[in-house]
Amino acid sequence: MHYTHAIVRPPPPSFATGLTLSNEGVPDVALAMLQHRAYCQALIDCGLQLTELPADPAFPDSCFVEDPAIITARGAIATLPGAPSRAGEVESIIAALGSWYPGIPRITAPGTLDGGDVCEADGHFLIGLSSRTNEEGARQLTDILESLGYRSSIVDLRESPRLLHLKTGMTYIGDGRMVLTSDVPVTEALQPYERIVVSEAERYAANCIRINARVLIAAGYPKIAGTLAGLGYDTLPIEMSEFRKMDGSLTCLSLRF
Ligand code: CIR
Repeated sequence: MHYTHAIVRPPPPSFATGLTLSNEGVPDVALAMLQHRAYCQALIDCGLQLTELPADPAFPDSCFVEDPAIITARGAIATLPGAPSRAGEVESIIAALGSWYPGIPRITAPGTLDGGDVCEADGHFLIGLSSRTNEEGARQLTDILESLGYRSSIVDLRESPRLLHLKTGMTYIGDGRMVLTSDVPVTEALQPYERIVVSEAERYAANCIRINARVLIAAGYPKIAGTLAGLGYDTLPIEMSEFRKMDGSLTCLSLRF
């Protein structure tokens, strides 16, 4: 898919009070804001036009705009994030998407689903079952995607506790290739793809983003950077230390379309 736009939202002053399972310390909010600005510049350098929503201190995790919505080439879908503190992020994302996608379908209770659990590979959708996305949420999404003419598959991550979301451990970089950690279960759904497994020390770098001709990767992971460069990808490293402390990665920080 060729992308032209992205929606982003900077981390709010309350960012450090958001959810996290990592034990890497408290993020420096001022540095997170600077890293977010550099991330936005990288998207612009990839040719995207940005819509920047105002920071929302009521929702410390609201910079992770990927979770409240999913955008496909045939329409957008509003989710119901599985963490109660994040459910209220959906309304402002629906409002922001309204000019492009009016009347978008929604995941509703008792279903829950985070956009971070949805990995698109050239029109096929892999949906992770996780601590945030339940079976009912995945079922509703499967139906909505089917109504748009898309097929999907489930990847059950519930036995992989280090994976907050599917895309924490696996992203699609185009050309039939997935970059993934060793704890993503390689079930039938993953068989069609060439799998580039990151080392344990570089597991955070499994989350990369292919944007048009470039691949954004987290800075500081030389092995995977070398592998991707060796395959001919034009990589763009981004400093992510403060988002990593809050379990966030590259894909979470934007909705691309
Ligand atoms: C959370 O726990 O919800 C946030 N602190 C991190 C969300 C990261 N989002 C993503 O991987 N899609």
